[in-house]
Amino acid sequence: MLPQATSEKIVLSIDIDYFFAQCEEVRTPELVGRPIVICVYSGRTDESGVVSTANYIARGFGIKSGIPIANAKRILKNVLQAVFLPLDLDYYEAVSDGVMQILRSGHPVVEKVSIDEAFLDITSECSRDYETARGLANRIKLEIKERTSLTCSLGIAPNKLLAKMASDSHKPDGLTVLPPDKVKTFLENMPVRKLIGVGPKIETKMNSLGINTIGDLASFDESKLSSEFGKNMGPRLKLLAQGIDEEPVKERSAEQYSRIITLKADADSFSFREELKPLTEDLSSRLKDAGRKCRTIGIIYITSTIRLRNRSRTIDRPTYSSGEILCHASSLFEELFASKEMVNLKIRRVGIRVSGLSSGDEREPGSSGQLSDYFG
Ligand code: DCP
Ligand code: CA
Ligand code: CA
Repeated sequence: MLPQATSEKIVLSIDIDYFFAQCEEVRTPELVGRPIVICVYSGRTDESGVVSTANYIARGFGIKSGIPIANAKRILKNVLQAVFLPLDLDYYEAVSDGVMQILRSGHPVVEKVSIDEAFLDITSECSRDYETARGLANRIKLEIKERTSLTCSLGIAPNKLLAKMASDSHKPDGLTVLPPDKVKTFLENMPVRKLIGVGPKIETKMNSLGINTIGDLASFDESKLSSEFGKNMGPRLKLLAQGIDEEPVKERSAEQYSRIITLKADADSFSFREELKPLTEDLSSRLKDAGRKCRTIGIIYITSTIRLRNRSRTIDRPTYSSGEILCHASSLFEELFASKEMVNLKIRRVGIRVSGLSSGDEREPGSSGQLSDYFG
C-alpha cells in the first residue's frame, strides 16, 4: 500500500447558527418561535443603528445583518410577535467560550476563528476516513446541543477553505461532507461570490470579465487574472477556485475560561456558594491541564430581568487554585449583594470567568496544584 501524502488532511468547520439570536432563545425559551432581531443601537435616536443578526423566522421576512433597525421595524410592524433586543456581547462571549471549551476538551487541534466559528484538524482522529469523520461530526453536534442547547452547521473537507464553504452550504443545523472526489462538482457551478475571499467589489469585476461561477474562475487565464487583480491576489484566487488551500489549522489557546450555571432557585442573597464549587474546580483543572494560571477572576450573573452583567478583580499572584478562585468569586458576589445594584433583583444564572492567563507552562514540578484548602 502506498503511503498517504502527508498533506492529505481532514478539516472540520463549525459555525453556530444565527448565533446572537440563538443565544437569546437559549436564555429566554419563551422567545422560541417568534421573529428575533438583535440590534446594535448607535444611541442617536431610539431607532438608529443596524441589525446585528436575526433568527431564521425573522430572516423569512427579509431581515438580515447590516440593515438599518428602522427598516427592520418597518418590515415587521404588523408582526406583533416580533422582538427587538439590544446586543449583549458579554453574554454571547460566555456562551461562545462554553462551546469552544467543549471542542477543546475533546479534540487536539482547535482554531477559534470568530465568536461562533472554529476549525478542527480531525485527520488523525478519524484516520483519514470521511465516514468516520461524519460520525465524529454528528457526535460533536449532539454534544453541543445537549450541553448548550445550540444548533450549529458543520462542514468536513480536505482543507479550511472547503470545510468553511461546506459548513456554509447547509444552514441551519447542517452537516456537509465533502471528500476530495466531490470537490470539483461542489465548486463548479457555484456563484463566484460564494468563494471565501470574493466580496461584492471583486464579484462585480469578475462578472464584467465573464467570470460568473467558481468553475469559470478556476479555468480563467492566470496572467489575465494577475493583471486584473494583482500578481499575488490573481493567482491566489485561481487556486482557491480550484479548491486548493494549504493553510494549516492553527491551534490557539483560549484567552479566558468560563462556566455558567442556572441556580436551583433564583437568589436575592449569596446563598449559592456550594453551587459554585464544581465551577471553580472545573476552571482550576482546565488551568492546570493547560499549565496556566489566571490573574483576573470575574463573576458573571444574569438577573431575573435577564440582563447579563459581570464584575471582576485582578490579583497580585496568579493562581490556578480552585479554593482561591472560589474565595475571590465569593467575595465578589458578597460585594454585589451588598450593593445598590441588586435592590429588587434576583439572580437566575451565575458564572465564573478566569482571564489574564499566563501563556507558558507553569506546572510546578512535584506540586499537586492545590495551593491550599483554606479557602474551602
Ligand atoms: N454579526 C454582526 N454583524 C454582521 C455579521 C455578524 O453583528 N454584519 C454577529 C451576529 C452573528 C454573529 O456575528 O450572530 C455570527 O455571524 P455569522 O455570520 O456566523 O451569522 P449568524 O451566526 O448570525 O447566522 P448564520 O446562521 O448564517 O451563521
Ligand atoms: Ca453563525
Ligand atoms: Ca460565523
